[in-house]
Amino acid sequence: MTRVFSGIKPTGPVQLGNLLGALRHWVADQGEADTVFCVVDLHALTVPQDPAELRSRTLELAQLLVAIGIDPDRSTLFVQSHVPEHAELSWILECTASFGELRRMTQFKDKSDGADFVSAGLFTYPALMAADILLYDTDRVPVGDDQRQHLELSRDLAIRFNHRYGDTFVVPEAAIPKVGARVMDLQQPTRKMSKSEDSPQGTILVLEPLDSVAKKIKRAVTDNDTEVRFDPEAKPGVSNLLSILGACTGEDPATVGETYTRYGDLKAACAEAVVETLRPIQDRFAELAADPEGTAALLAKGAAKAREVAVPTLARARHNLGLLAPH
Ligand code: AQP
Repeated sequence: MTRVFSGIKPTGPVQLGNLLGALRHWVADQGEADTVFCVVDLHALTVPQDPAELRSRTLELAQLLVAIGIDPDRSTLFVQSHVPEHAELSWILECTASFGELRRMTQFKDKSDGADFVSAGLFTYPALMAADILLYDTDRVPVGDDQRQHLELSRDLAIRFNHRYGDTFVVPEAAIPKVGARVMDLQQPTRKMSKSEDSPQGTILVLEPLDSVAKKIKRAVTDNDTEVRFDPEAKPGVSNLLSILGACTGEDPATVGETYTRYGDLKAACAEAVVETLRPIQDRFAELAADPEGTAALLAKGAAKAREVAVPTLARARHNLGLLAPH
């Protein structure tokens, strides 16, 4: 069976881009593939975090994944730092990657630009992401378009390692959705919507009050012309709304664009589609949030199941590299 792996960082409240670009595809993959999903808390450490907040966000994110439809009985759902093999393989892959290829990562350039403190971990983060993926003999990785370059690097590292040390890792493929792969900020539609950017009016949170969601969409930046048309270059704001609406209803954004003639109608339809997508998730989350012990228990089971695959993969890598096995 095809193995699918993906992860999400507990760096802030989950936003609509995470949902449409990645999480709902995770849900759809269940049953079709052997699915492994992870709250990647070690990745959150690349920028300073408040310890108490990180802990509670990690648990909440796991609850949100279940609320969205990740079924812990059908998928392996766990927290990255509960499986120590991720950190060890990451070091091995840091030593497989070159400084030059890590320096070319555009996400590093974006996130380090103007930052007061740039951690070494922010720079080597793609090696940890490669470790996450390669540990599980992953065939396919459903991600948003922003992760395309990191996925390419994971493939390169797997191929390089296999070439140097013999067949060790499965070379993964990226699965990037056709619609919703890059949800843009509602106020700055040339910038991607992001959970850790400070853009409250431009970001829709999956758990935010639904009236506030509708208001933000109705106030989204469009442009001075009045034509509804899907053209991300010339009309980024309108095209973003069409993509969001299309992703929620399963339609092609260009075709959706032909249905509307006025911005007001498009915004109203988009707001309704997003609200109806979020409503059941919010209801289910409220139930799960009342049972933190239950979530902790299912994460412990998930980590044990994940290690059944991670431990032998790491042992294979250690052996092929020439690390002496402990007695
Ligand atoms: N705007 C987006 N449109 C489509 N997909 C997106 N993803 C993120 N933003 C968008 C996808 O969500 C998944 C989980 O993301 P992540 O938490 O691992 O990190 P990220 O890509 O860096 O997401 P954020 O929200 O921008 O987080 P911060 O602000 O902490 O960096 C990934 O599959 C991603 O592609």
